[in-house]
Amino acid sequence: MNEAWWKKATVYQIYPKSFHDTTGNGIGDIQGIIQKLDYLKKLGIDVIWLTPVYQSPQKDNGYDISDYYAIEPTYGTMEDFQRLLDETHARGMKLIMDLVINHTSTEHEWFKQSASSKTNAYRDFYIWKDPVDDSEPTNWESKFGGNAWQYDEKTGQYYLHLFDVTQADLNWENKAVREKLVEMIQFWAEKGIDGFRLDVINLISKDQHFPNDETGDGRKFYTDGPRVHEYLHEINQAVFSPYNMMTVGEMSSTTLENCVLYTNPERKELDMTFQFHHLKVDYPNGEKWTKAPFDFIKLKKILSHWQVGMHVGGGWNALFWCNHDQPRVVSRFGDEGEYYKESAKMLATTIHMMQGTPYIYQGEEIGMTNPNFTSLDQYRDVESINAYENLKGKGKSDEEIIAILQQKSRDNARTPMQWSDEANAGFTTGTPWIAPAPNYPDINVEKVLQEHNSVFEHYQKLIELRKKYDIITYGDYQLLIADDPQIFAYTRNWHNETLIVINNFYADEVTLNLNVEGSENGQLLLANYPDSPKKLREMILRPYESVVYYVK
Ligand code: TEU
Repeated sequence: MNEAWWKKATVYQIYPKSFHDTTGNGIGDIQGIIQKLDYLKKLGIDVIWLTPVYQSPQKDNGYDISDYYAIEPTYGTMEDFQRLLDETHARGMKLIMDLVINHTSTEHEWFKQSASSKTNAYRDFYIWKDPVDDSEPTNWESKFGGNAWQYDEKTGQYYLHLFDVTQADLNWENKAVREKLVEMIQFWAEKGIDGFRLDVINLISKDQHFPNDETGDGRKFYTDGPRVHEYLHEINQAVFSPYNMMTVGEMSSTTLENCVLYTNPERKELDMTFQFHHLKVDYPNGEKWTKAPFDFIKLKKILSHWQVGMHVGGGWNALFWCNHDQPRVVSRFGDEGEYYKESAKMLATTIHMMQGTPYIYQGEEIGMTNPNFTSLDQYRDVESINAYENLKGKGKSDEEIIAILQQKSRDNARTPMQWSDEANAGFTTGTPWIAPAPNYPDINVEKVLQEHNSVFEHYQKLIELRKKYDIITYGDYQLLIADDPQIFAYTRNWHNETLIVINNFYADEVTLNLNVEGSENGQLLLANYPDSPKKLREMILRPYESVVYYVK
């Protein structure tokens, strides 16, 4: 397999807690994933991304690790994990793990030692600062709301936590920290895993002057720090390259320039990056916790800007709409009602015909939607609970807060995978840790696998097309009719080939009058309606109609 095999691969993200429970305790487990590997093979995916299964107090569902070398018992044992890895490989698929090394749980032994005294050998494994004017050292904000510093009475200092107060940031300036982390990464590489998704990896390097953020949103302030590229290259040379690992970095509030630097292969840092700017077009003035429609023109322009910029810069995008932190894309940018299938397929085509490696989040392939919970006690996520407190403090009513959580919470993506119309969607025989979406009797794997022209089949075709057509992998990108308020249309060009991708993003019919050179010779490659025109011509695009024409 050539060194850039992942340029034609499709990745499937599994959030184990919500994927499949085999013990009846209401929490997904590794054994449950093993039982569903044939389903994933049928979809045609190449790589599984497994979100954290390390030992953790589960305050942030595993992104708060207390032991990097142990499997969280509720998910299973290390033997279960090894069997998952072996069974995945036996089916010709690969498995990448989540690497959470910006922070650990405050229950990690390193933090317990560090917090025990100012002279402990592990003190500098974390970021401790004296109060400034009897207050927090800086005005930096935690991603989960509130100040990012927690005062520790015992030693009279604050420690930094860019996320929850139980997630303490590691001090990457300390070479001993980097050495310990490389050791741990090598441990997992030796087990034979195929790569890593690196959690908020562009936060690991902090400006050692720790200045206040005078620019406004503190959370953007501490990203892409001064030594981040140096650190990534260091790990790349120590582990990623020697073990030929596929790596994808999650880049919070990053820039195109940095993502070109992170992923240009000559720099030997990472293979690809997730950026989130396209998933903030329903954040008016950057504010997530408000109910708002999405800005379609902005969505098109951001995705196009990154397509062109990464192509020109020699970088590589991770393409995605959904993950465990984002609302379901059908609910966010598509239609939950009459046209949910057409919109789910249209959205899939929009992103899968672009340059990059596509990521499918569990349930996206069957068109799962947000659960639209109606009661606050249905929400589980620490970010949702913190948001409730913050919004309450701003005077919002419970009804207003529920409406916001229904649209924006991360819980939207964390409801049980919908396997069948049995109780709890076939996810568990017990009481699920979070309620399933009420529509699981209508949207579930068992039902979808029996459907003709299903969302699942559409994803299968997209995965196959990526392997068959080099233009999807290597072609350039050009946005068409950029200001059209309803149609997302773009072309890909490569040698003497052209791909014309046209998507009606709304339920209203719209006349398409598009002239693309040579399009009269184009052939219909993929559509989400059974009777779309075989040749590109002036046409009425039906609700959420999506067509792809191939010209050679
Ligand atoms: O997410 C990084 C992150 O910033 C997200 O929390 C995202 O910005 C936010 O949810 C949008 O509102 C990663 C993991 O994906 C997330 O699950 C963890 O909570 C977080 O890091 C801390 O490890």
